[in-house]
Amino acid sequence: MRILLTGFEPFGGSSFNPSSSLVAAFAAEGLLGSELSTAILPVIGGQSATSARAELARAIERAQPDTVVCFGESARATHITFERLAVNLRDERIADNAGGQCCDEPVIVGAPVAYFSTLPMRAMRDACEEEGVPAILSMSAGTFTCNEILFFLLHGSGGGEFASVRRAGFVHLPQLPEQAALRGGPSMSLAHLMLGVRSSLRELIAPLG
Ligand code: PCA
Repeated sequence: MRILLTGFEPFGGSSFNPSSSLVAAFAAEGLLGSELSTAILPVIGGQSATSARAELARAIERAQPDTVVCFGESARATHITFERLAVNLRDERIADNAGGQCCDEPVIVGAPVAYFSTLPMRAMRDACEEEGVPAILSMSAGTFTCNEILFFLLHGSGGGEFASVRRAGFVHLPQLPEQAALRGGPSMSLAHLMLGVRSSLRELIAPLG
């Protein structure tokens, strides 16, 4: 089984993003039972060659994964948050890392209103909780770059341009304690994030042997 994990670069004035720290840690330790590849996406919306979409498309082209799990940060999250849905809307509260900011635009013109994640989110959430790491299912990945990349991924994996991809989804992570120390809010250590996510990823590998 080939699995691609992606994280995002820091954004919004922070010098960290828990998702890039987590993905770098998995790149170093590997994932038993899978051929693992990783990518770090820029927090840049739209379709330019430097956008998150373009970088994800290149990573999928290189790795030909059957499963893609993307990770991002939610500074308000108190739990590891398994996103069930992506919506066809970009409506951004802050500018992205290229200074762009969208209001009321579709991710993909003419595409459906929303897509459900195709990962076993409930089983992944349960596996995380069994390790004692707080985890929840969520019905909204927001309307910024994380939702955009999940929508783009699910659109392309449903028999579209990402032919190899059979299952895909997105997980939002709470900020790291280093970030909370500077700006307040809830946080979770990288060790806890790794513990929870490692057990949830095992759910993806086990059924396929
Ligand atoms: N979180 C943002 C974009 C990048 C990230 O890590 C979001 O929730 O859309």
